[in-house]
Amino acid sequence: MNEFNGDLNGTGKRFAIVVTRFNSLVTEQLVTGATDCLHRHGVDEGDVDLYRVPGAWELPSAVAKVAGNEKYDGVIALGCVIRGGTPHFEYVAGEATRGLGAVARDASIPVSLGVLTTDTVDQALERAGTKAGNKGWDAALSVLEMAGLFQQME
Ligand code: INI
Repeated sequence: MNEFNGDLNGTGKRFAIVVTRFNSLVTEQLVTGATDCLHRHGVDEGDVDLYRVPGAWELPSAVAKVAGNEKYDGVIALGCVIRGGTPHFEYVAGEATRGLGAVARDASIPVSLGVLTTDTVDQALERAGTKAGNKGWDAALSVLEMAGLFQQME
């Protein structure tokens, strides 16, 4: 049996991060986690491009555009949707995650999902560099592994 695993070596690889301005108190911490992870795995500072979009609704179209320009080894989508008192949360969170899934399936490079969907601000902050880790870091680690795997599949 021939087995293939993606390594986590980011040396020489280029990545894009697309992040929402909405809930920026949380999302800026996700960016910090993601960039820290990339740099600690060998990705050069200048090999990471950061794109900002208004909200999670805008993530799928922006990620699709970035993934299509063949400049990157992977794209990391970062956002935060927090439940409010209306059904708006369901629409935004649902479309963002469904849309990113569709983009990921169509893209020739890996796309990772670092979008928090939580009931409260506290739950979001817990996942953005406090007691439940940093989902930006996790999303960056996944895209690194998948970029390594895609290289082997070529
Ligand atoms: N965008 C988010 O990223 N998070 C949210 O929690 C959110 N809520 O709750 O409304 C949100 N809404 C904005 C939306 O993503 C679009 O930017 C807006 O509808 C304009 O297209």
